[in-house]
Amino acid sequence: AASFPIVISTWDFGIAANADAWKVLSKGGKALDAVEQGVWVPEADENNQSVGYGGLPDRDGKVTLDACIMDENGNCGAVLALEHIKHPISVARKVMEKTPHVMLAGDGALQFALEQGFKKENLLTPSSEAAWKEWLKTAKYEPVINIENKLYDKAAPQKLPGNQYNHDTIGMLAIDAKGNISGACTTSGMAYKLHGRIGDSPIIGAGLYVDNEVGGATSTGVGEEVVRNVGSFLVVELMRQGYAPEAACKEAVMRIIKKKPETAKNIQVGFLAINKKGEYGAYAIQQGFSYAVCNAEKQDLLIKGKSYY
Ligand code: SD4
Repeated sequence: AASFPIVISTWDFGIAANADAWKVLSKGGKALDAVEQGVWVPEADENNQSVGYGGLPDRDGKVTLDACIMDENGNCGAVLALEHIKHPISVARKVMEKTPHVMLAGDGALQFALEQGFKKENLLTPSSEAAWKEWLKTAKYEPVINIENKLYDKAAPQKLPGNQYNHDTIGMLAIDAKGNISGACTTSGMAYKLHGRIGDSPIIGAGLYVDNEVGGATSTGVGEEVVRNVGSFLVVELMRQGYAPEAACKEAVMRIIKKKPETAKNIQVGFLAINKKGEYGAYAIQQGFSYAVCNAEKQDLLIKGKSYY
């Protein structure tokens, strides 16, 4: 049954992230604080090689992070290709709250973060550095579908093979007790990407969108295809027209498949959405996309999203 407060997020590692978001929501806290604190969990987890600290680097061995955040009033902030800061989501929030801007990129984003008191850190862990050096031997650029979960499965850890690169993200959406919606999205992007490459995740409307009258959406997967279709904005607009969350996500996936059917066969993109009532749903191109749901009823629900293939 639809209810709120509620928090939902992408992939299996969403369960742990939701648990921290729930600490805020269950006490009557704001959705904005919940999503920020929720995504801190994978950002700080060095075993998660797709978000924040421990993220796989770009082709040149640099860990560059993308993140954005959006609140119930349509305020938003983003950082693009930010280096050396463990919690890019919090820098994105500062961009939203402390500047007249929406996005800061690269060196400027780092400079701003340091001015705001964030600590400069090395984010490249020995294990991610080793994976990158292995990748350099062949330097092959080939996405691996659902690598997010494979990388993160602590019970059966699989080392990233040297000839593959991953893509991954946490996208989180929450509704607080007052019925206000906020969202956050944070990622280290595609592993071994070209230095300076930006995906969908920090782009408002692509990797994340929230409209407090309608709902919110977020995405994961090959960001280029999401940007092309302004995916999360599309999902929210479809919900505005009356689509249920899953149907809206499916329609956005179909848009990607229709535009590039050959590309779509070999890539993963998943959308996750929630509407104003607290109804949620997801849809992906490929099987294997999972998402985590947490509300008063159950705090660690993991759902397998439906898919086209
Ligand atoms: C990107 N969308 O940088 C992100 C990566 C991702 O699952 O979500 N991968 O394109």
